[in-house]
Amino acid sequence: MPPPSNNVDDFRAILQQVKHIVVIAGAGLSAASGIPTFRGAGGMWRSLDATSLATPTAFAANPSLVWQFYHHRRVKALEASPNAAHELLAKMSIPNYLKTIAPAAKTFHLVTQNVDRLSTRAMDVLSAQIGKDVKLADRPRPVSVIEMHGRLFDVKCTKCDWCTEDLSNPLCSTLGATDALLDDYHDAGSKENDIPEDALPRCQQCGALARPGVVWFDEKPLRLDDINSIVYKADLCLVVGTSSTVYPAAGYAYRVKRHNGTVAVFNLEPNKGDEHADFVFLGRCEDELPRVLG
Ligand code: BV8
Ligand code: ZN
Repeated sequence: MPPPSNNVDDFRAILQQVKHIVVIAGAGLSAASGIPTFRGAGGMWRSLDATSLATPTAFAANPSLVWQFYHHRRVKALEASPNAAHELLAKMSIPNYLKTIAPAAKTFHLVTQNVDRLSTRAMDVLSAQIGKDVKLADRPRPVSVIEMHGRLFDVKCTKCDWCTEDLSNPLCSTLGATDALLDDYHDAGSKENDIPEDALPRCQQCGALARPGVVWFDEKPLRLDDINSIVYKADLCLVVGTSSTVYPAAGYAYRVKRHNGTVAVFNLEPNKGDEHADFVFLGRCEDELPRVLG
């Protein structure tokens, strides 16, 4: 197996023939927007590791602590704006734009592990700029974005089927009151942070405790059937800003490879598994994607 290439001309030659492109994106896609990644320096939140808070067990044990974690991330995501990588990927959902990069391309899908809503916001901005009065092939296709780990701004009930998108900040006064503690980096879960359960976000349908509308570890990611058929058809997979450590997302590139598709990694640093890729472009994706995809 030859080592991965970083030759842009060779990659662009591949782009001339591919028909179905899928992008698998992770936290590195939003790093330039100021959203901390999970496994970089920003990956630790106060004295706890983010991934130990993204679980149903953590929420059951300490909903106050987990809600503060998500409140903190909501605040960060509201302060953030889409970056050049989000914008380029949004443009690639425009069929006629996609053809300028990959003339034979029939489909483009962005499967993101991120819950920060920045990819959908990039789509919304683009749709507003382009307007509705152009032909379909010149319009972005928001349906091409799949947020497989849910959405940070969705709030859903722990008991009934209520779920809504709520961009308000704070979601409730008790969470807003914890902002002051963030600067002191109080050890999460210490007494003064403790919010009584009935003062946490509640379901507006049945009054039960509400939870963030994200997919936690050991919960089923969203739209797996759609993703599986997209990945099955893909002949080009771009792996953008992910450590490829969380499944099933981490296994998609390998599946494209297994049915003779091309895999191109865009990451700030080398990653375990890169050796299976055909191309590895090291650098910030907000620079490398525009440079390589041109
Ligand atoms: C499921 C939402 C089954 C919440 C998240 C043992 C072996 C294998 C698998 C498992 C196992 N034990 C358990 C599992 C399954 C488990 C899993 O994979 N665990 C791992 C830890 C081993 N997976 C699950 O539980 C999934 N569910 O399998 O369900 C099932 C099926 C049917 C029915 C019921 C159940 C659900 C996982 C979803 C968890 N939720 N997020 C929230 O966000 O709070 S995960 C969360 O962490 C993210 O969504 C993402 O998936 C992951 C973080 O990874 P990355 O995005 O890659 O971020 P990271 O910081 O790691 O890396 C950033 C990268 O960017 C770095 O490489 C860095 O170099 C790079 N970078 C930085 N800056 C830039 C850059 N690159 C380019 N440019 C830059 N500027
Ligand atoms: Zn309810």
